[in-house]
Amino acid sequence: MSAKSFNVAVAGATGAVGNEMIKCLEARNFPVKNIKLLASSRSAGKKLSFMGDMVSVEELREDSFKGVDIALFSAGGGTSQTYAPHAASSGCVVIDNSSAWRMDPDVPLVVPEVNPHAIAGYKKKGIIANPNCSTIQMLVALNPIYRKFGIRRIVVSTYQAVSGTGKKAIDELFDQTRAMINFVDYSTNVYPHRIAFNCLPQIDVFLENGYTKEEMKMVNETRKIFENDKIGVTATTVRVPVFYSHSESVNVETLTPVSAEEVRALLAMAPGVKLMDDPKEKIYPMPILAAGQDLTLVGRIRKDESIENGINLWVCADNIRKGAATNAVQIAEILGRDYL
Ligand code: NAP
Ligand code: 3JN
Repeated sequence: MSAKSFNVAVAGATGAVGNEMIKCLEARNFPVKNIKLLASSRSAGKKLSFMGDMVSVEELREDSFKGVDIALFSAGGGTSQTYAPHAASSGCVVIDNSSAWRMDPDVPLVVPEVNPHAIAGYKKKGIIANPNCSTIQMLVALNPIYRKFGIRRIVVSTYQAVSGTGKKAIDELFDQTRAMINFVDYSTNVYPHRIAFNCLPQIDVFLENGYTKEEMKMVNETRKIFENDKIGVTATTVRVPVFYSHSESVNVETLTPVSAEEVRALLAMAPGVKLMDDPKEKIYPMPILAAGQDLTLVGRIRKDESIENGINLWVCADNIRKGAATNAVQIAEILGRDYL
């Protein structure tokens, strides 16, 4: 990064993702001239630490973005829908973590390891969208395979951590687990059923076609990021009683023949990937290894013996870091370095 520095705002600063964004700006030494921390009126006046200083949280308002260069949003889709245009018209570039703008043709949807060139499209609306966490980790792992062999079809099943639902869901898994092991009553507030010692095959709401919104996000975002409407994608997204890090079982049908060895060699060199694939030594990705770091872990690479050009992979990544905060800050780094 050059000697340039930027006025940065974090909208949703008190939330699970916003909190990680603040830590990520610090850890990556993002050149922040001044930081503005924004949340709802409930949090106004609360103080959060940034680079050793205590910074007061301000209420997010239409005029919050005067003088701001880059605004990182993670305050929900409705908030982004309302406030991102105000931020953009104040002259700042919004990097939005919600689904509000992801499928807008005038808004780039970016995974820095996959399509950094798309960032240039921010000029149309002043907004860049961060993909859904499940899409991000899948595409970091699949991009090298896609570029070398082409992809006809992806079949993915996810095992998603509760932190993807935010702070209240983290508390719900903790409280229910504690209640169950103490044989006392528990309550269910965030999810439609108990999450402790259970799996819920529903993430977000159900749509007319029988899929959930989370599943269709994976389908549509994959096609937009790969700039290829022909890729078949089918997803089943499942919430599991894990605090941090999503896991995915990914089956890929390539256009040209591919071996497990070729995929291993490609992924060993791929940006943002850590290959963990030594089954004899019981080495493979797991949420406990992915949580708290920024790489996408890939293992269990093997040929799908039921079709001609098929490969299976197991992929884990920290959903709050690479799946949200880190991806957004990586976009901000490229934006600051190449465009502002
Ligand atoms: P969270 O822990 O519930 O935090 C929500 C944040 O939004 C809080 O800072 C909250 O402020 C703020 N907020 C809510 N309503 C607001 C309003 N009307 N005006 C201003 N601020 C408001 O949720 P989270 O897990 O951090 O997720 C936040 C959002 O990030 C999600 O809704 C989603 O759009 C996005 N997200 C994206 C991914 C991804 O896959 N890339 C993953 C997770 C989340 P208060 O504390 O004042 O209430
Ligand atoms: O559930 C997860 O693991 C990821 C959740 C992401 C999320 C949660 C609430 C609203 C999103 C998202 O990023 O797609 C949204 C949203 O639609 O903005």
